[in-house]
Amino acid sequence: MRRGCQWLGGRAGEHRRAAAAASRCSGGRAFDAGTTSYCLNATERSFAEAKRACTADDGQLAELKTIEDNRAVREAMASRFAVGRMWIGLTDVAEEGNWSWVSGSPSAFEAWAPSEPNDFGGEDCAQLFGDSWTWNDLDCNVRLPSVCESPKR
Ligand SMILES: [Ca+2]
Ligand SMILES: [Ca+2]
Repeated sequence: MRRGCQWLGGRAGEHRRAAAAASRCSGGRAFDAGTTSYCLNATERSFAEAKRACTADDGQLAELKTIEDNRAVREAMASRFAVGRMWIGLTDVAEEGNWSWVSGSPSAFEAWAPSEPNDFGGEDCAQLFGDSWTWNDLDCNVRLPSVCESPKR
């Protein structure tokens, strides 16, 4: 069964009206895990475009701060999409080698693939691999599917 895609959390009535009028998982497919609503979007975008698209839906690129978050998103990738990799909300564009989530919040959890992040040719944005649950740093201009998150309503 498909879930609805409306996100009603966050900043008060303005967003409730907007959510009532339009999908808040534009062009994507939503699922809940724990206290988070995710929106998987197969549209291929650069990291910056994907970040903006999440914000436009009152969300943000997903922050996979625990092994449970990482597993939930990866399993959705495998079961609902034929998608091998996706942008997640992690970048070192502000300071090389200092990886932080798009909200600025810290995280002790990491799931880098072996030998990653390697900054190969200047890679500053993180993708999740669907087949291994691991992350790789990639050129931010590469166009990939993406995953957004918002608080579960
Ligand atoms: Ca880098
Ligand atoms: Ca890399």
